[in-house]
Parts: sequence; structure tokens; C-alpha cells
Amino acid sequence: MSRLAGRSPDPLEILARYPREQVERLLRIPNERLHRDVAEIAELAKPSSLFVHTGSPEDREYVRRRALERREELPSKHPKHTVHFDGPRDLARDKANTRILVAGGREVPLVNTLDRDAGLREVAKLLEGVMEGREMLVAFYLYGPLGSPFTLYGVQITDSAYVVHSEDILYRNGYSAFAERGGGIEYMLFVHATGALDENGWCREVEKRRVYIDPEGNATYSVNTQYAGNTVGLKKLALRLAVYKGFREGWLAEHMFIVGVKGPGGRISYFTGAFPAGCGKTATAMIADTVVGDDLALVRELEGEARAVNPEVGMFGIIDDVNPEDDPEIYRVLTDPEAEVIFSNVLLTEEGDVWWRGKPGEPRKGLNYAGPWWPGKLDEQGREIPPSHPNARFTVSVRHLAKLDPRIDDPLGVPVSAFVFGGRDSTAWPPVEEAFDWDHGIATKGAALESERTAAVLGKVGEVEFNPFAILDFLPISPGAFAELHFRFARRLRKVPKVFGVNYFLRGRDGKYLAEKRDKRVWLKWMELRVHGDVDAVETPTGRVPVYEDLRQLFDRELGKEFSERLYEEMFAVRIPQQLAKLERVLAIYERIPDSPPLLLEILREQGKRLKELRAERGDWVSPFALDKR
Ligand code: SPV
Ligand code: MN
Repeated sequence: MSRLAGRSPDPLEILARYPREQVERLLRIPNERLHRDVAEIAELAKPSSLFVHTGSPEDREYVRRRALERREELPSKHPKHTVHFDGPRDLARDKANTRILVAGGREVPLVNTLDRDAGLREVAKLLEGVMEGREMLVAFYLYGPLGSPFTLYGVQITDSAYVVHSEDILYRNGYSAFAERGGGIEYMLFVHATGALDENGWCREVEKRRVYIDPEGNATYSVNTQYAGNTVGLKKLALRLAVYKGFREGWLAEHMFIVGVKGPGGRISYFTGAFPAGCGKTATAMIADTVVGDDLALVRELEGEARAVNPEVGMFGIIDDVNPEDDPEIYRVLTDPEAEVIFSNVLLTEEGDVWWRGKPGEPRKGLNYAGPWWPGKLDEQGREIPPSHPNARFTVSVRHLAKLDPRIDDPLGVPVSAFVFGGRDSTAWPPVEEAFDWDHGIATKGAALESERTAAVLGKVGEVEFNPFAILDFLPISPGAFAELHFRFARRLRKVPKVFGVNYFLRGRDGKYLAEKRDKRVWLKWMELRVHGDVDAVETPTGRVPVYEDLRQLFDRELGKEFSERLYEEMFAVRIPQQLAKLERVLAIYERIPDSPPLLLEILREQGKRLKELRAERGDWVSPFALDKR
């Protein structure tokens, strides 16, 4: 059976058109389905040559060289640092044209779907002859550590050496595993074609950009785009396939970091954390004591414990505002000439320097995401073009991080003590709060996650966007179903992780942020102590917050900072009208989703009741001192 509507000719006949050495590399993997997939895409896209990546150092070098030869990447003054530009109309994930293919075109709440047959027909058409005159690259990756029960397998087919170069940095190579396991491997297939380019090397037909996810076929297709979030299969395309698989099998694929936090006596506790964009996810990962991952987590039950692995070994991080004071570790890695880095959509100066907003020094004449750039350059509307784009990024291996957790490659992952959810919330959530139990946390922290729009995004500043589990953009199933999966998941656990909500963006009565950037470390350390029952907490209608004295000591010990009772009171007061407003917004959404679990609705409603009772008793804002029963 062919994947994309059409006939299914003899794969060997098609492959025979390509160099024997490359075909033999493919045939060394004894998996007929794979041979058919590669042949089918070749037959459709008609590349003039084929490269099959074995993961050898020579092949890695070949991919890097091809990216430079094809000018998908440009050299900088450091041989290991290259620069990629996506083009001004292709700088981010394309939400509107990213669709989940669903048989019969059935609607899924809050998910952008498309009839599967129609979608496959459309991409088949877009792929026709799209690689003519180009080389098709086939590469194999592991989505997780080698030899691990968590690990999924991926095959990338693309005509972009930049995509494969990125994957070589971000994922473990899987060619040997494929060759050894052969026919037994069930793999995710990622097909990408860059499409027609203009004279700048940017996609010419971005209006025909399509990113289609086919969970039923365990495959994804993207065309007419270069931005890594649309093209690098193992990044966010795989995440959707993994969520779908996990939903069926009872495990979690999450848009979460994994970090280690040290506690008394040298113990280490692992947390996973979900934050919508711009809410401090990477910053939290970097301020923790060890880093397992900064973006993705696969979480499974093993012998009654929740355990997590990072399917990646690299970071595709936002570089905007990365500076030596706030992000010393990332800054050090990005300026280390020995670290292999792909910079995207930064400024490449005529001297071959890379510059982005936040890097010390002044930007100088060069090339950026919109072409040649000079200080003061204006766009067609007369607005100044910034030297680097707000979504400029870096691609680098985590192995350069000094804080890399030694268990990054552990096939059994790390035990998860806590799930942390954080949004940008000026008004309601306290800086840190523990849920009463797993279900309460899943309902009122994970499923209820929202984030305020910042000035950088269209729409009213301060308006809130619903982003459950920080994964809404990547869900192939309804948020109700994803919440239900979390409830179901914990029923199999003997040791259930704690759940926390954090909020770095709470403002005081004067409108100013109450917490400083580095305070994150205190919240992490407090959560670590709570995981082990080492400190008490104050019960509020929405969860448990720190006792003043514990925070005072932590601020002193971790940051050498005084922490006043007045600040504590303003940070941790129960802000009842704001909490209720939030709850009602979220409840209204889940009430409209047919498959919202009744348990979720019940927990949200009960929280509303508790808040109203407290308001009747004590008014709108209730001091944590008033609730401290000890
Ligand atoms: C995100 O937007 O959450 C990212 C970058 O991590 S992307 O790969 O574009 O999704
Ligand atoms: Mn992400």
C-alpha cells in the first residue's frame, strides 16, 4: 500500500535510478516498508540524486558541507558557527496551515483538522517533481536514548541539508539501530520539501506552505517552508505523533523541560515543566541545578514510578535577548568557537560576526532575515528593521552545557517528583503554589494554563490566551482528552508526582512585577523541599503556598536577599476576584468541549465554591498570614 494516494510500483526499480552506494546503505536496513516509503517519495518528488545518511562522522560532515554549498547556511568567522535565514515570510510556525489529518474530516475541539484523504491528495500534488534537480536526503534518528523503552524512531526525508544538519545536532543518530533492528522497527516518517526558492534563497510560494500531520499513518508532510518548527520532523511534528500514540497507550508526550533540583544532603529531585512561549521556560531550566532537557519530555510509568526522558540532545532556543548577565551559561556556549552552532535569523555582519539583540556591542552592516541590513534600515512601511528577529534562534547540542545532567542518556530516564506549570499572569496566580493532589493540579494548573499576550504579539496587550499544558499548538487530540489522559496516567502510579503552578509575572498594586528574575531559584528550592515534606505550607482555596519563614530563609541562603513580610503578603495574598475570573474563563472553554472529563469540571467548580466561601468570610484579597493555621 502506498502512503499517498497513487500506485505502488516496485521500490527496487525506482531506487535503481540512484547511485548504487546510496541505495545499498538503505537496503542494509532490512525493512521493506522503509524501502517502499523512500521509493515512493523519490518517485513523486523526482530528486536528481539521493543521499542516505549513516550517521558516520564523514556523513555528518558531508551534510554540513552541503548546507554551506547550497547556501542554506552561510559561514561566519568561526568555522563551527553557521547562519541560516528562513526569509521574512517564513520565520515561525504556521498555525493556520498546520493541520491534523483526520479520517472523514471529523472535527476535534480546538484542533485544526482536515479530512485525511483530501490532505494526503493535496500534499501528493505539492510533492510532484518538487525535488527535481535536487538531492534527496534520508536520515535516521532516535527520539530518546539508545536501547530505551521510551524511544521512538524517526526517518527524515528532505531536500534540505539545513534540516538534516539541525537534526544531527538535535537528535541521536539511528542508522545503526535501524540496521540492527530492521523489520521490527515502527517509525515516524517525516517528509519535507523546501519548494521553489527566490533569488535570496527564501521560499517563493509561502502561500502554498503546508504542514500536515497524519497520526494514522504515523507520518508528517511539510512543503514550501524552511523554518525549523515546520520542517525539522523530530521537533514539533514528532511531538504531535507522540501525543497521539501516548494517548492510545497511556503515556505522556509533553512540551516540557526536565531539570534536576538539589536539596539537603546532596539529594536531587527531577521536575518537568510546561510554560507557554515567553513565560520563562528556558530561564527556569538554566537556573536549576542540572538540565536533562529544555523543551520536550516523554513520561512513562515504570514500576509504579513516573519517569521521563528527553527525546532530544540539543536545543533550538530563542536567542533574542540572550545576554551574558541573565543567561551566562547559554551565552558562554554560543560564543564558544569549539561548539557547533547554527544561528538562524540573526545578523551576520560583513566581518563574519554573528550579532543578536542582547549581545554586547553595536550591530554593524551585514545580512539579516530581511536581506542586506544596515543601522537605521527601514521597511516598506517606514518602520525600522531590527538587526535580529525576535524569533531568531540557536541550534546547539546540550552536551556543551556545564549543567548537563549525567543521566541524559539513561535508558530508564529520571524519576519525576513534580510537574510544574507556569504562565504569564499579572493578576491571579501566586509566584509558586502546590496543588492539593495530582487531579487538582492537572485540572487547575495544567489544564487551566493561560498566558498573557505580550506587546510583541498582535492583539490587546494583557489579553489572555488559553494554552493548556503549554501544548495547545501541538495537540492532535482535544484538550479534554489530553487532561483525561493525565488523570488516567496517574492511576497506574504508586508514587504520584506533586503538581505546582508558578507565575513569574505577578504584579503588585502599583503595577510593578513583584518578583525578580533570579527569584525562580527560590521557588524551585521550595518545591524541592515540599516534594520531601521538609517544610509546611499554608492552605488556600487554590492550593498550598509557602510559609513566610521558610521563604525568608531560602531567599537569604540562595540569593543573599532580604525578603520582607510585606512583599510576602502581596505575593501570596489570595486574589479572589482575579482567581474567579480566570476559573470562569477556563471553565467556559471546557464546558464547550464534549469530551472534557467530568472530573475536570467538578474540580474547577469546587475551587470556585471554595473561593466564594472565603470571599464571603474575609473579602476580596486575603492575606496568607490570615490563613496560616500553625
Ligand atoms: C516552540 O515554539 O515551542 C519551540 C520552537 O520550541 S518550535 O520548534 O518552532 O516549535
Ligand atoms: Mn517548544
